[in-house]
Amino acid sequence: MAEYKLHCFAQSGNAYKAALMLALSGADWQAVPIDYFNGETRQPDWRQAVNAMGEAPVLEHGGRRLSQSGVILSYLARRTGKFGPESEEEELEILRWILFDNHKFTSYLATYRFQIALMPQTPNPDVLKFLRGRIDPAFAVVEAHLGTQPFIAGARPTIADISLSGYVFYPPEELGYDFKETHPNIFAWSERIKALPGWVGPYELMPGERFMAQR
Ligand SMILES: N[C@@H](CCC(=O)N[C@@H](CS)C(=O)NCC(=O)O)C(=O)O
Repeated sequence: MAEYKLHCFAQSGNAYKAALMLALSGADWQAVPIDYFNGETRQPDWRQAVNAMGEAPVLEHGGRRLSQSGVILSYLARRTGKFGPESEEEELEILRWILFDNHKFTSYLATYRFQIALMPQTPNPDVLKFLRGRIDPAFAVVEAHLGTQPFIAGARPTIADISLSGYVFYPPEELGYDFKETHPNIFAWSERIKALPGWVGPYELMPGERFMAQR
């Protein structure tokens, strides 16, 4: 049996953050597939047994069951000794960016992608406009920051990079953004992450088939 178990599914960029950390760290792990699109995370049994918050990812290790990708990344950095902070300053900087990611970067981008690529209903244009109005300023912050240094917390990759990159490796047609065309610093940073030993894309790393909503 693998040392770590990660409850995840291929479309989940939040789960990909944890999966990518496990892959880049060379950890011994196995995926536990979640049947998200048939409502598994909304089932009371699943919530009771796996995560009361009803969200992926969930990491199981040594009798612990952890949710929230930021918590999982911090835990894995401690356990593996990789991609974590090396000083208090760095710890605070990493935490600052993980919180920014969860609130402003991932949350609106993931919701936007779900609307344009995954949900069966045709999205409401006003909702899409609202979401782009939240995404674009968050992207601008990260684009400017990455113009000053190669990785989010400085010269080397940390769990802050892994958190912020949870969604950027999904195909542009799913995201509704093509960073290569619009955000050169974010694109160059994503290429630096891609070049790290052990990097694998979300659809290769986690269980589940790729699809686009048919409307
Ligand atoms: N802040 C959470 C977000 C987790 C999250 O929203 N996961 C999605 C899948 S990508 C989910 O399971 N959503 C179910 C729901 O919101 O009902 C984290 O970083 O782990």
